Amino acid sequence: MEIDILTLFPAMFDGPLTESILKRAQENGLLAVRRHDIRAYTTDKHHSVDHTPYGGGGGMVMMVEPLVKAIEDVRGTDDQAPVVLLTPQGRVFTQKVAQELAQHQRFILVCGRYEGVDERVRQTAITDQISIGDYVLTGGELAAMVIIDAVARLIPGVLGARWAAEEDSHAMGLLEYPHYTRPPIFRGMAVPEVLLAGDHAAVDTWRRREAIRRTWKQRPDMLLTADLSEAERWFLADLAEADAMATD
Ligand code: 4GX
Repeated sequence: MEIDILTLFPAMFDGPLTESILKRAQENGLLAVRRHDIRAYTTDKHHSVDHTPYGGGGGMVMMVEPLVKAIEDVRGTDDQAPVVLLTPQGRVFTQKVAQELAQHQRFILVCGRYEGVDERVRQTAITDQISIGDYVLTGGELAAMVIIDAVARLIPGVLGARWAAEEDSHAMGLLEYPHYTRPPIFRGMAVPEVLLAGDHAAVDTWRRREAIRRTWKQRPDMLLTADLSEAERWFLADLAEADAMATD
């Protein structure tokens, strides 16, 4: 997979791309991330990338010319690669959107700063707009890093072979079950017996139920679309009933 980033602050990506899994994915040739400095596409002597908005009001707006030139130069003749603008106005980033982006051999991330970009950038050169959530960042860079991280781990081979990304909680539509490792007792808190007994079928059932219990407590909205067996639906009904009894 190839990811091109357009940004005024290419150095912001140093940390996340040079550690751990993203570092190894690049070393192994599974991922290539290229950073492009938008300022390199300016033509005036001050290398301006922003200007005051027409119509007045506060703040600055990113100018259309350097940005469109940068996008067109980086994209080249590749008309398949999505060009994604990170913006609070985009569709909200979810695991499903990550899976969709992971299907592309290449995509381009455009990081805006200031109050935003001249509207004609969208009209000319953007194919998709994504928001990582309903809050306001100082720029698109951290949002781009979130997207790169979530998409890269879906590339086959990026996580170890034993770590199929499809088994992830959000891919299953449930939150993760509780995890335990050594020691067996910490400050009087024991690891659940079923995890120590070696009955793998019993472990699977317990984990599914704990995942359902957690999802029901923390994110009941997710249960509307979760894929549950008949027995698991009954378990869920029992949870709801026990809760109703406790609160009555
Ligand atoms: N999820 N921001 C972008 C400047 C901007 C505004 C409009 C382009 C168009 C954000 C988010 C986010 C703040 C990044 C405004 N650029 N990006 N920036 N939430 O808050 O993605």
